[in-house]
Amino acid sequence: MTDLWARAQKVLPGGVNSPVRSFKSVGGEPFFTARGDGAYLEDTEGRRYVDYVLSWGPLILGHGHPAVVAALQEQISKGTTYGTPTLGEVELAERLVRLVPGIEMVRLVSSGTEATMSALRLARAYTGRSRFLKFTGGYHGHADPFLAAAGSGVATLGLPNSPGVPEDAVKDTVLLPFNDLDAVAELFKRHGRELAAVFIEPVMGNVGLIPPEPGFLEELRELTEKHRALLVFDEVMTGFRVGLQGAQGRFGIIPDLTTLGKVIGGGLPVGAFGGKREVMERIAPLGPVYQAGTLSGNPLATAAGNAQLAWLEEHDPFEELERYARRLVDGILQALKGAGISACGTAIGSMWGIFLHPGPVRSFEEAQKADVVRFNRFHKEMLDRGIFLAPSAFEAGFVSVRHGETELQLTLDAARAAAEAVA
Ligand code: KE4
Repeated sequence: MTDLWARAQKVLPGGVNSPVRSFKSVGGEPFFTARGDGAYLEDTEGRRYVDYVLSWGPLILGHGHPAVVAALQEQISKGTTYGTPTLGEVELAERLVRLVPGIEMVRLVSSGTEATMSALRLARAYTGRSRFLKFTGGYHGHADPFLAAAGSGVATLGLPNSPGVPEDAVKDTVLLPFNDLDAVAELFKRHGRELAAVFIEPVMGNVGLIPPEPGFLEELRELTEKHRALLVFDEVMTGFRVGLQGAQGRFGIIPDLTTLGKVIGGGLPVGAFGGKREVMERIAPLGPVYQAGTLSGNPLATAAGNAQLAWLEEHDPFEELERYARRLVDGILQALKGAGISACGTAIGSMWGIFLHPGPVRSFEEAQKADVVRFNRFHKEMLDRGIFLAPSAFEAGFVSVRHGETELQLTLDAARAAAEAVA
């Protein structure tokens, strides 16, 4: 164990400030990053890695993009936070209203968790209902109502999946398998009028990458309209990752509320929830639904967010990013299959994912059948060859505009060797 890891373990639970960084699920010790540079991370021992985690999504322009750095330098010379309205937060809000089809009004917060917990409170207030549907494997941050595991039975009522979450906090959380249209239709038939909302990652990115089956989102839109429940797209990960208008623009489905995070902060802490004006106008101080935050709309964060989104708006790199991500996934799958290892995977926009599983994988339940032990060995073999994949078999990967031919070749050469090593 390195001294730094020993020091971290003494003062930080598990040595980290977010569990997935601990390498606990893949084994081994995480490296400590000294700096990021384009498509690369450099650790405190001077080793460089092609980075496919990109801070779990935010860095679509890669590390230290000049546009973002310049915006931060300009802002920091004027201060870091004021606790008053600023031009930057209005500009970011205007940009989100302009780009995200379902957003007419928006509130900025400091994390995706804040965005989803606030959106749930708002949906419950607006509909006067408490029960909401989420999908097994869907991750919406760590607020109590979302930390529910599927119980038994068809329309499974939530059971706490973390100590400290009281049963009352999840008794109104209903869970169903992603892409299971029959189960959703059955739930709405029996309980439609009781549902405040359906929370969904329109493309699942927290169990690996699982796109929606054709018709699934359309059916959710119809059922929620019919039963006057709100459709909430949690686009904290997919927003500005699968396209300039998010998954809702790509699939042509307009939700009632949208939650955002990651990319919109340009690498600084920003979350947001927004939607139809008539819903958002319930939020304090305009309406009665309380929500607040000391650093919400922080000037540094909005400077970085505005710079990153302005670059995306000007260059719209998504088709090129998807072509690149597809070449990456196809090359890794070819390497695995060439070594006789069953694998499937896909890419959508700048997100990609693989499962060591013959496929298809349409739900978390199916994803759980993947060969996690072999994935963990593959992860280490890739890391030893300078390729940093998400340290979990159940996470999506990302690419940035700074990933090019050199990085692709490095990665596919490593994948061929790593696949042979774990065959
Ligand atoms: P944050 O509170 O971590 O900013 O956002 C929570 C969240 C909400 N909704 C979706 C769809 C998300 O993907 C996330 C956060 N994603 C994880 C990655 N699996 C963040 C990484 C981490 O927990 O450290």
